Amino acid sequence: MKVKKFKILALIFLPAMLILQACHSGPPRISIENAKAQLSPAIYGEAMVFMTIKNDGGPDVLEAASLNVPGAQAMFHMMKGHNMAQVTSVAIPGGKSVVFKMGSSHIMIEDMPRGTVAGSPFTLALTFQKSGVENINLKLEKAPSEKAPPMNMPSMD
Ligand SMILES: [Cu+2]
Repeated sequence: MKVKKFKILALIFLPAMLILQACHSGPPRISIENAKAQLSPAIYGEAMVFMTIKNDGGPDVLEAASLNVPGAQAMFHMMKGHNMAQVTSVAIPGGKSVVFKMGSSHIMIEDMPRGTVAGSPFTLALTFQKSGVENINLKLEKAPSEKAPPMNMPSMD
C-alpha cells in the first residue's frame, strides 16, 4: 500500500522535475535579439552596443567581446546598483535574459580608427564559456541627436 502510494507520487513528480530541470540546467541555449551599435555622442572612436541576450537553457558566462576593427577593443560596462562598473565577465543565468540597453549596462567599444563613421559595418564576437563564440553583424548608427541622459563611465585610472 505504501509502496504503491510512493510510486504514484513519483509518477506525478518526476516528470515535473525533469521539465523544470530542462529549462534551467544542462546546456545553455543562447540567442541574441535586438542588437544595435550606436556611436558615442561625446567621444570620437567610441560606440556602445545594446542587445538582449536570451538564455532558454542552463547558466553560461559571457567571457569576452572583440570586433574585427583594427585597434578597437570591446569591454563590458555593467550597472552595479546605481553605478557603472567595468567587469571582465557577465553571468548569463539559466532561463533568463540579460539586457544591455541605453542608459544602463552596455558593451563599450573604444579606439576605433579615424574615419569610422555611421554606416560602417563590423562583426562583434561574443565568447561564452559554454556556448562558444556568437558572431553578430552590426552597422554603426549615428549618435542619438536628442540629449541622452548622463552616464557615469567607470574611471580608467
Ligand atoms: Cu560605457
